[in-house]
Amino acid sequence: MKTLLRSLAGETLPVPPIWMMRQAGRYLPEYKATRAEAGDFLSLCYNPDLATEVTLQPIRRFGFDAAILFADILLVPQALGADLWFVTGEGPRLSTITGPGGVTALKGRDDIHDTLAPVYQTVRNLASALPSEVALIGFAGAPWTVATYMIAGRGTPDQAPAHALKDGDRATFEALLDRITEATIEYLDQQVQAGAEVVKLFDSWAGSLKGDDFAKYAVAPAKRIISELKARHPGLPVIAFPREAGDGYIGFHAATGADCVAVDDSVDAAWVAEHVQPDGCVQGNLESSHMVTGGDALVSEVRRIRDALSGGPHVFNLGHGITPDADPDNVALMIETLRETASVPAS
Ligand code: 1CP
Repeated sequence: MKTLLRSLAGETLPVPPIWMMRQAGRYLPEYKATRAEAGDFLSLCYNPDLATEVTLQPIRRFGFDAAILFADILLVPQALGADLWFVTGEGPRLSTITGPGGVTALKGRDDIHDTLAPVYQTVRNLASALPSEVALIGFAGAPWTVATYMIAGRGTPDQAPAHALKDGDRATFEALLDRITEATIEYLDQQVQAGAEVVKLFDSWAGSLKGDDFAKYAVAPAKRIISELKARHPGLPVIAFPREAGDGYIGFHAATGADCVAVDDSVDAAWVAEHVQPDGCVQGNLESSHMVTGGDALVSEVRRIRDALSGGPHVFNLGHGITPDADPDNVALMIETLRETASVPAS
């Protein structure tokens, strides 16, 4: 069985499988070349041949144990009817949702597939193109994180517009979350039918949900998506990433049904081993900045995290996405260090 699937099934492996968030991206010259050929980022996402190519690039160059579909979490809002564009050097822009009319105007869960069909084609391409030992991960944004972009119309440091709608017009906010949740189930279902072997839910802004809000808007939607997908696809492994959840990572496997909980780099690996890993596989948590700085600090951090999490199922990864200023040689060094004889003591 593929190493990623073994870890997700709960096996403790001598060398954990490794892949990297944003492993297809601007730190790779070959990615920049293909993106230029596509014209712009969204055209790349919706071009199955080129999206397949950029997904495969980091597999060819580094030999990762898993490939992640090249797409973006903001394709779901677009399929629901939002306007979406990317401003070079700044990031995404979307039409905003400010009241009930914005939610009722969205398309239904069964009307998203025309827009998203090229993504499903990319998954089919990948399912046949990947080396037999490499697992294919599909993904979507979690409802809260997707809602933050749909409400604000852009990325926000503190998700203030989404919190304002949640606190000021809870019915509209909850209706929006439901619509995203339903669309996400259908979107991921199609990815699995097309050949995704694992799915990951990215809740990048989960950390700004506090108290009851975390339970209602991070845990509950993840639970609903995961249970529906597992009902349709028994045994489907799911990775959940409630980024910056802190103590909210504790019990997240059990509360949502996720097979693996991905952790960011604000929590310590030893703490994760004690409080999160007893419930199931964990993924993470190397600081992305090591991909820029490299050297001995990178080597010792890889060993420290590997060793701290060696007592249970672990998927090695960064705590968040690799940045465009990263050096590909440091990625190679991370992989080489991880795969060195596991008995070599950490220096
Ligand atoms: O210019 C470019 O080439 C665009 C940069 C880029 C890339 C490579 C964006 C814009 N998205 C992606 C691909 C992407 N996005 C993947 C592909 C697979 C891989 O990991 O290699 C994935 C899984 C995502 C997921 C994604 N998009 C998230 C969740 C994960 C995370 O990083 O927290 C989020 C929040 C987005 C939104 C988004 N898309 C792109 C940007 C710059 C952003 C962040 C915007 C912001 O809030 O500032």
